[in-house]
Amino acid sequence: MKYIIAVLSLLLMTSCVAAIEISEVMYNPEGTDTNREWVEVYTHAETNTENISFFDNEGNHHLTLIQGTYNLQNYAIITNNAASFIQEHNYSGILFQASFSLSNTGESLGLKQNSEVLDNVTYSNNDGANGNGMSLERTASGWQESTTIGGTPGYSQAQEVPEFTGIAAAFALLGVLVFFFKKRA
Ligand SMILES: [Ca+2]
Ligand SMILES: [Ca+2]
Ligand SMILES: [Ca+2]
Repeated sequence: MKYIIAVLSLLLMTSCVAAIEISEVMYNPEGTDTNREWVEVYTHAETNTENISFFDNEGNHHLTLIQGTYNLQNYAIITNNAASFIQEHNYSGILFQASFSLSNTGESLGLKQNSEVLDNVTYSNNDGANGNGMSLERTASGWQESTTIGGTPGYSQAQEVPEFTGIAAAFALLGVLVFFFKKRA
């Protein structure tokens, strides 16, 4: 039992070390896209984002902190127009602005710290959320259209990946260990 707890603790710690990742994308808002696109990022553990930049097919984009702190505890939003984002979503969390636009057919997006790639994802309009008011949320099995109009900027729906993967992995490992110890007993 001690061994199980030790391994589980180690696994949970490892999952907490996982760096910052993109968790949601609004690439084609309903109606005009101008000044209304955004990307949600998520971290499991406190992360300083001062040297982190956002990249897409057009290259690297510097992040300007508009609201909140560089020290992420969980969620932050990167938008191409902070004022219209705050107004449209009544948002009070951590907010960065960058100069970018997101293709309505799909592209690769990611986060970099200096030259190190921290996360890299690709979306496509085949994944959904193509102008119908929904966003794309990242889940354990890939992109999924949000079930909330306007998406879930700064919070999570049950299927979003960040919380899910660590817990699911822990339960899977627990199952394997219980099976192993029962066999030995
Ligand atoms: Ca777009
Ligand atoms: Ca649109
Ligand atoms: Ca979200």
